[in-house]
Parts: sequence; C-alpha cells; structure tokens
Amino acid sequence: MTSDALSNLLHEDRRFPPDPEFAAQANATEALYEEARADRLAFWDRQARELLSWEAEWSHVLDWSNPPFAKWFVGGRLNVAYNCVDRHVEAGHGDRVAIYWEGEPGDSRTLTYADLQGEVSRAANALISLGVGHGDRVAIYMPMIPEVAISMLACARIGAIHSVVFGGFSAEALRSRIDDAQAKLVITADGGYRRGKPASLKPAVDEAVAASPSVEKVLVVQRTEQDVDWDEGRDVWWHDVVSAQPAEHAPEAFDSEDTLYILYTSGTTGKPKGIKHTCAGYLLQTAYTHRNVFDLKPESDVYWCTADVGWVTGHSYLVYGPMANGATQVMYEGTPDYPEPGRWWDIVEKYGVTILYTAPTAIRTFMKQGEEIPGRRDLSSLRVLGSVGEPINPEAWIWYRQVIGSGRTPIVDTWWQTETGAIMISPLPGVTSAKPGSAQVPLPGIVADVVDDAGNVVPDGHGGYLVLPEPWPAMLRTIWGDDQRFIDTYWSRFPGRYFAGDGAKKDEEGDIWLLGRVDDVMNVSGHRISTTEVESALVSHPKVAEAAVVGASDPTTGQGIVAFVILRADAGEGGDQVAAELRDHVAKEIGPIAKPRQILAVPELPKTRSGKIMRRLLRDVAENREMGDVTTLADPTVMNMISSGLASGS
Ligand code: 6R9
Repeated sequence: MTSDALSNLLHEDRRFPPDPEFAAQANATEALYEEARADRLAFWDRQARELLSWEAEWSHVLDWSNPPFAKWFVGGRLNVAYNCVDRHVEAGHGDRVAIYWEGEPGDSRTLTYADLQGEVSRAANALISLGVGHGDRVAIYMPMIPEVAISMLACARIGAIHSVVFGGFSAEALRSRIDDAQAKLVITADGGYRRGKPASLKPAVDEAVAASPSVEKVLVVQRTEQDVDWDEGRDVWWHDVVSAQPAEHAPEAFDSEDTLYILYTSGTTGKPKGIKHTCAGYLLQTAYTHRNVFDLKPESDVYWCTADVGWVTGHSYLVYGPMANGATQVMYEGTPDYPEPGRWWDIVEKYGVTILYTAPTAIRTFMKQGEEIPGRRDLSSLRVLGSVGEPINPEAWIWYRQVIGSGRTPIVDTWWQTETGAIMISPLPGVTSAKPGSAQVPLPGIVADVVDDAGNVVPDGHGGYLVLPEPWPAMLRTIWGDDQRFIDTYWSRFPGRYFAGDGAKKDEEGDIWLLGRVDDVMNVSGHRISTTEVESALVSHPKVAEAAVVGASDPTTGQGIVAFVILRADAGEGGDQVAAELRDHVAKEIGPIAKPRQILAVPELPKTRSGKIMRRLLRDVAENREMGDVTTLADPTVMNMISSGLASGS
C-alpha cells in the first residue's frame, strides 16, 4: 500500500453503530468479550461443549507445554463428519436443505441433510473399498460441485486426510502437492463449467499422476461428459463405485488432534507449505466464528460463501463451519459474470440469500459495472455481508453496504489466514460499531497485537506488525513434514509469538487496521502467490536469465503481478510475443491466476551488495512512482538503465 493510501485510510472516520433491532436478536453480545477476558480457556471449554458433539471428553482444554506445538481438547474424541451431518439428522433436521447447488449452465440440485448423510456415507464406504484408511492422504482436485464437499466429509468420516488442490492450478502444481503429501488417491471430475464452456480437469490429473508413484487410484465424477482418457487399472467412475455403496456408514470417533486436512499455501520461498489442521479445535473455531460473526440462524438463514473450495475460505466457511452449524447454504459452480454480470444477484434473489460472504476484489469489480445491475434484482433478503481475503478499502465497504446491503446490513470485515484456520479479527454484528476499512477487534477468545521491529507492543495510534501472542483452537499445528520450517516461518521473528506476515496499525481507539503483507507474498484477487514462486517459474523458461517479481497495487485485483526479466542473449528481441510466451509459461507452471499482468524486459536488476533484489524499487517503477532511496544498491545506475529502457519501450 502506498503511504498516500495509508494516510487516507487512517483519516477514515465514518462510523456505523449497530442497528438496535439487529442487536436485539443477535447471537453475539458484549458479554462474550467479558467472559473470554475473565478466563480464556474456560470460555473455549464452554464453546466446545455447546457447539460440538463429542464421544469422549478432554482432560485439558489446551496443552502448550511444548510451544509452538499446541494440543487442544487433549484426549477428546469426535467425528467431524458426524458433527457436520448426522447429528443434524438425528436432531430432526434431516429435511433441512444443506446445499442449494447452482451449476453455471443453470442446472441445479438440492441436497438436504438427510441426503448428505446418505451421500457422505456412500463416499466413505467407497473410499474404504479403494483401500483408503485412517491417516492416508487423498488429493481432491475438483470443480465446485456437491461432490467436492461430500468427498471432504467422507475423508473426515474415515479419518483420511484430504488435500484439496484448487482446480485452477496446473498439472505441475497438482503433482508437487500430491508428491509432498504422498497421496494415495486422487478425487477429480472430467471437468466443470466456466464462462459457458466445459473446462477440463482430468488431463491435468493424468499428467500429474503419471509422475506420482504414490497414487493408486483416481476417482472421477462425471460432470461435463467430455471425452477423457482412461486408465483401466487406475481410474474409476464415481457413479460406478460410490453409487453402488450402501448409504449407511457408522462414524468412528477420532482423537481431537488427529489430522483433518492439509492445505497448501504460498510462502516466501518457492515451495508451497502444507498447512496442517487437526480435527477438534479447528471444527470448534470455524463453527463458533460462523455462528457469531455471521449471526447465523440455521432455521431461517440462507448463507452463501462465494469462495472456491480450493482455498481455506471454502474449507472453513463453505464446508466445516456452516455444516457444523446445520446451515442452509448456496454453492455456485461458475463465474460471477456468466451468462451476464448480474448472475450473482440472480442467485441471491432466487434463493433468498440472507448472508453473503465474498472478497473485496469481487466487490470492486461490481462497483465498476455500476449500481444498475444489482439494482434490477431484489436483494432485500440480505441481512449480513462479509468480506475476506485482503484489506477492503473504505469506498468498496461503503458501496457494499449501500448498494448490496440497501444501506442497512452490518458488514463484517474478517481477517484471518490459511494458517489461522478460522476468523481471528472481525467486528461482531449487533455489537461492534463498524469502521469501514478496519477489521477492528480480535474475536472473544482470540488475542492479537501490533508490535514494532523490536517486538514491543506499539501504543494506540501507531503501526507495526500483527502478531498473535496466544495459541488459538484452529491454529495450524505444523507444516506437513517440516516442523523446523513451521518454527522458522512463524515463531522466530518475534520469539514465542506467531507472526502473521501482515503489517497493521492500531488507531487511537486501539482498533486494528490491516495494511497488507510485509513479506514477499502477493495478494492477487484475495489469492496468495509468492514472488519467488512466480520468479522460479519464469527462470525455468529457456529464454529467461533472471527474474524479479513484485505485486503492484491494482484498482480491481488489489495487487497485480509485475515481472522484470533479463532475457538470455540468444532469446532474440523482447517484445510482446516473448511477454505472451512467458505469461503462458507461468500459467502452465503454476496456474492462470499467477500470470503476470505485465512482463518488462530489463538489462539489469537492482541488487544490494549482498545480492538481494530490491523489490521496493521495482515496485516504485511498477506503480509509476518516483524512485525511493537507491544508495544501498551495488550499482546505483541500474535504476536509470531500467527506467530509460522502459521509457524507450523495450
Ligand atoms: C482467509 C484468507 C491470508 C492473507 C492475510 C492477509 C490477507 C485476509 C483480510 C486480509 C486484510 C482482511 N487478508 N483477510 N487482509 N483484511 N479482512 O484469505 O487466507 O489465503 O491464507 O490469505 O490475506 O494479508 O495474511 P489466505
């Protein structure tokens, strides 16, 4: 964020106190903060008893005797899928809709909790028949269809560990994740619909699995009926294997600390980190936050989280949190603008959506399209609006509330990460007086602070780094297979405290404003992509000698990827053709979301004497700003070379 944008943000002084009518019916109250402050672990103990069903009680709420390796609800036993599905049926809510699924071409399916119980049980039986058991890893590479949630819950039900890989990732990205987790099974589909066309998934799986000796079977859902290559010994159709199974399966209870899933996220080095989450604490915090932050009333609300299930938001707020709470939700397969820009608002109207959870990048895209498009639909059912993925600028916040929320809905700006597992900092609707652009306060039971370079807590009115000084139930337990990297990445910068990688400021009232990443992780449309990951994709191309990548601020996507490359001498002239070739290469290596917005061929890169690329200066170039201090460069003339080269259009 530029310093101008920052000072604008901190001059934002509009306030939106809770509507008394909303407050009177809200799940959350001020008393929650007091209860958690008085005794944090007793607070979580009560939440665990009230929100989840256990087979065996825990002996301790938290074991923090070996930090940073936490254990929550020590000795407790439960089954995550039973909590998300069966218990709602047993409580008499089998007829309640769990999923209103909307396919992009306009087809739809409705699954009740009773339907879901049958489907998850069948899938669990099928996984067992394919040789999958407790602790085995299952990679899931699927479009947004009900089977993706069913697959995740089926894994949870039998104690297998899922690793969902975003369907937009490349074969190579899938392969490296399969390899890191040594997955035994891959669940996929022939393809899914995107922008009116069937996109394929199976070919990427074929390519990835060909190089993955750990994979024994590939289970394939037929969604688009496109032609697929078939390996008779390895591939099985969902409609053959799952549909033939009995719809009963007795869930077994697992230890609180058994692994629920691995989800890979970008770090500051090229190699993605497998974030490990465990069963009980994770499920508890997703359920608790979903209930209080969105004010969920399971009997009457229709909730819609627009995230893809391949991201953590899809895990925590499409599958585990809402389902643990017995929510009715919408799941949509496709893009927001197909067949036309009002598609989302049609869906809100069609299903009477009451709670909408989406990302600032989507809101800014809708702002550009204008008020008329949502204005033509009836959005009066909406009563809570959520935002996640990046800081929401006050203008987008106000637009969201005025245009989508008819000027009356609370907005919850929720800060959290793949690593935190669940929402950590957010206003509570009906309780908090909202400030546009600020996530404001740690939730009851959560502790967060802002510290300076030396690790001292900054006074109100000052900025620094966001840290989490106390363990929380949904925290990552480690990086899969790499405890040392877990310690180094998160717990070394400020020993004893979790460092989130985000800059933040406390205003004069102590409210927290998130200011974006302080490391080399970019945030493009709410997706985390590391500069190193894109750089290593670029240098893997034969025409590239060296590459430096920066995230430049972008009015729609938050940040856009700008790459500076030094071409090899024999690469010929730079120009548009090479840029296009390199962009396609990055898409192939990582996925289309990582395609640089711009690729600039330069003669040199700015480096310090110790050889570190000074991305700050490249960011100045990418954002058309006057250059900052160049005195620490090994060769101070480099920036002139870059600027004049760019001005002359090379
Ligand atoms: C849930 C999710 C995490 C990073 C995080 C931060 C940014 C997320 C935010 C936010 C400001 C918010 N971020 N929510 N920044 N305000 N409400 O997005 O997880 O993909 O791991 O990204 O996203 O920079 O560190 P993940």
